[in-house]
Amino acid sequence: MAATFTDQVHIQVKAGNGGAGCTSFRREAHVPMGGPDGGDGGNGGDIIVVADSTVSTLIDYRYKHHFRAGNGVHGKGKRMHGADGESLVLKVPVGTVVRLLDENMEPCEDIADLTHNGERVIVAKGGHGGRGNIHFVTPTRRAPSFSELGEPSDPIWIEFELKLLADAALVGMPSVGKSSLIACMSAARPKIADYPFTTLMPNLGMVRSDDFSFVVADVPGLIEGAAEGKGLGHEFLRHVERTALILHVVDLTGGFEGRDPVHDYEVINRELELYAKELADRPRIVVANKIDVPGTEEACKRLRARVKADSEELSEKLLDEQGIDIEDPIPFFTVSAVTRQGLDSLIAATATRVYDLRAAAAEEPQPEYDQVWEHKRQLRDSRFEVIREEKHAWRVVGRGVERMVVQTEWNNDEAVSFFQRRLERMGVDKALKKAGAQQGDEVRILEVAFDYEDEEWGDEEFDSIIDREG
Ligand SMILES: Nc1nc2c(ncn2[C@@H]2O[C@H](COP(=O)(O)OP(=O)(O)OP(=O)(O)O)[C@@H](O)[C@H]2O)c(=O)[nH]1
Ligand SMILES: [Mg+2]
Repeated sequence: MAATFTDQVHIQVKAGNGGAGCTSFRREAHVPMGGPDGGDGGNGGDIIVVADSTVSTLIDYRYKHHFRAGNGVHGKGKRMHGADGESLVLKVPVGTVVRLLDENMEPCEDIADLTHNGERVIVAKGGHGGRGNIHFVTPTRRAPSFSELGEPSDPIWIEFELKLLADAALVGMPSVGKSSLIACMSAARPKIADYPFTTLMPNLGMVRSDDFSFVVADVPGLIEGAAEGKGLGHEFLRHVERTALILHVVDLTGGFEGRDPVHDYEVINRELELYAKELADRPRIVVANKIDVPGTEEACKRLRARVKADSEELSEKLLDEQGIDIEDPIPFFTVSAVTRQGLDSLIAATATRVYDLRAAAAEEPQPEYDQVWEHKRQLRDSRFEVIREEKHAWRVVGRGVERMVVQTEWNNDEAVSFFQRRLERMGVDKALKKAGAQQGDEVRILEVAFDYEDEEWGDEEFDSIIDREG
């Protein structure tokens, strides 16, 4: 049933490539050979996913599957910086989970769970622009005739899954009739049986009340100790935490064990509070179920009195602490999922409450728009690893070193020797030596291979280089 409410799409996204840096020298009328003036390439644009409350479905991604951000423009002479590529913003409904897919199109990493309007995540970071030759001037290299290439960015496949967030959650001990109630209130048809823990996964049901509709979740039963992980509790309390309204269901018959309904009510309240302090004050409606069973009148009376007392206490507390005046903050309803007695009033009251809570949520200040998660694979990484592939062949793996390889002009000797000095600066030579590399061994990074030179490089001449990796 829950499947009816989820929507899933797979799309391919590609951030922009970085533009190449420029190798150029100043031309002036009276200067035979001017200094270097090659500007930097622009950065590639990012792919950004934003939760937007004006979007309600993933329909935009059903038929179009490929999305690209703009590439950075190459740098030019006269120190002209290439323009950055334009970022592409993909809007998704609030409640969308974003995941990375592997080569078999299976989800392999959660990227983000966008639960608030305005929350966003950079799923693919644009490639860095290459630096122009002006950056590579040193006291001993006045006229560098090389620059960096732009960093390319690879396409990735991602999944969007829209999880409908429930407006209200049916919470209670096992077998109190939560699944029976959702079956009466909506088109959901969960399994119903007279043994505990019939429901193992939450079910969602769309409930209609006149023109208004809202989503109710049937959560697996909670028992004493649920907040510490007993039963199925902990995992499902997480769902409850996300819903604005709790429908607390109490079995008036006390179940097979002949439990006391008032005690059940207290146990559930305590578990909610133990799980998260805010849940103690979460708006709720108490639903006393199985009123059709003879002999439940006495228990019903006691529960009603208890809930009334709690409601009055909360009413005073809300007025004192928050200045909010609500007459009966914990309404009490008696129903039967078997005879449907009391259900229409319960549905109408729930609808009104959900309507008000949605309106209140819309008034709440939105989280800062610049809440940004950066996909962790995209973090610039200066760490690397040395792996022995053969007796005399080593592979160096790491985002930073690999990026240097793709940004180097391999047909330009000066650029290559610059690359080798940077490797040395990063500590790659030292690490190779420590691992046991010998003069003349092969060193591989991506598709490039070169010889290992066991000698000390002097690196003082590079101190003036602006190092973007920091
Ligand atoms: N007489 C009577 N029996 C009911 C009522 N509501 C549910 N039941 C019975 O109570 C038992 C448990 O109902 P479920 O709806 O499966 O209870 P649940 O709260 O979803 O239980 P778990 O999923 O195990 O937590 C079943 O045998 C239902 O037929 C009711 O209003 N009156
Ligand atoms: Mg159930």
